[in-house]
Amino acid sequence: MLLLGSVLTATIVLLVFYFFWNRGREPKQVPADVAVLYQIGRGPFAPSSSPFPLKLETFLRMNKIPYMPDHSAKFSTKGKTPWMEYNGVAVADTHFCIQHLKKERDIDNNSSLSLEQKAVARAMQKMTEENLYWTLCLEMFCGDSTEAVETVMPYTGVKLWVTMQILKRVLQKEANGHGIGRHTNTERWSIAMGDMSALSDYIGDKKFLMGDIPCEEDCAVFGMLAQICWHMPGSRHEKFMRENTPNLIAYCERMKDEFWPDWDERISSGKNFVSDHEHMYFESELSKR
Ligand SMILES: N[C@@H](CCC(=O)N[C@@H](CS)C(=O)NCC(=O)O)C(=O)O
Repeated sequence: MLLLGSVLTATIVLLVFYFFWNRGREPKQVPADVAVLYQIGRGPFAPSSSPFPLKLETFLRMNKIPYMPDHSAKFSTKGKTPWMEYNGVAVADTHFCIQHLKKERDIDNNSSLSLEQKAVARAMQKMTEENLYWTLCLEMFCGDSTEAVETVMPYTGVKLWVTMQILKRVLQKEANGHGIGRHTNTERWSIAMGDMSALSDYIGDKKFLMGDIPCEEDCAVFGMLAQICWHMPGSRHEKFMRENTPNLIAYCERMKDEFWPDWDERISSGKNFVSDHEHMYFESELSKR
C-alpha cells in the first residue's frame, strides 16, 4: 500500500512538473506558415487516442495546410491537449486553432452552406464535443468495464493501474463539474444513445455531415466517432454503433479514406507504422503562398 502510495505521489509530482516545465517554452523553429501541432502521440488503431488532435489534424489535411506534429505531449497554457503554434503564436483549444487558421489563411470550408445549415452543423458539433464526449470519457475511465481502455492504452501492469487511477479521478471530477457525471449509469447511457442516434439520423445516407462535400464540423464529428469506432473495442458505444447506426461506421470509413490515405503508417499498431514526430506535411504547399 505504501509502495503504491509513493508511486501515485511520484507520478502526480512528475505530471505537475512536466505540465509547468512545458509552459513558456520557446516556439519551435519552423518555416513561416507551418502549423506545429502539439499532441500526445499516435493511437494504436486511429491516428490519435484523443478526439481533439484527430479533429485538428483532419482540418489541417482538409485544407492542405503545411504542418508538423510534435508528439512530446506538451500541454497548452489551458492545461489541455492539443494546441498549436502558427508563425510564432501559440493557440490553445482546437476551436480557437481552427478560427485562427481560417482567419490567417482566409479559409472557409462552409462557404456553400446556408445560414440554417451552418447553424445545424454547429449544433451537431457541440452535441458531439460537449455532450457525447463525456459519455465516452465516463465509459472508458470511470465505468465498471475498462477493458476497452486497457486495449488501447500503451501501458500494462502498475503503470496502467496508476494512469487509470489518475484519469478516473480527474475525469470524474470534470464530468461532475459539467453535470453529466452526476447522472446514474443508465441515464448517462441513454444520453450516449440519444446523441449517437441523432447523428445517425441526421447524416442518414449523406456522404458527410452536410452533404457530398465535407465541412469544417466533419473534422470534430469524425475525431469523436473514430474513437468509438476504433478505440473502444467491446464497449457499449462501439456495439451500439455497429448494431444500430452502421451509417456512422461507414461515415468514419469515408472520412478516413478521404483525409487519411496514410492511416496504416499513422497508427501505432500498424505494421507500416513510422514515427512522424517533426515530420513536415504538405511542404510543397509552402511555395504556393
Ligand atoms: N475544448 C478542447 C478540449 C480538449 C480536451 O478536452 N482535451 C483533453 C484530452 S481528450 C485534455 O487535454 N484533457 C486534460 C484535462 O482535462 O485535464 C479542445 O477542443 O481543444
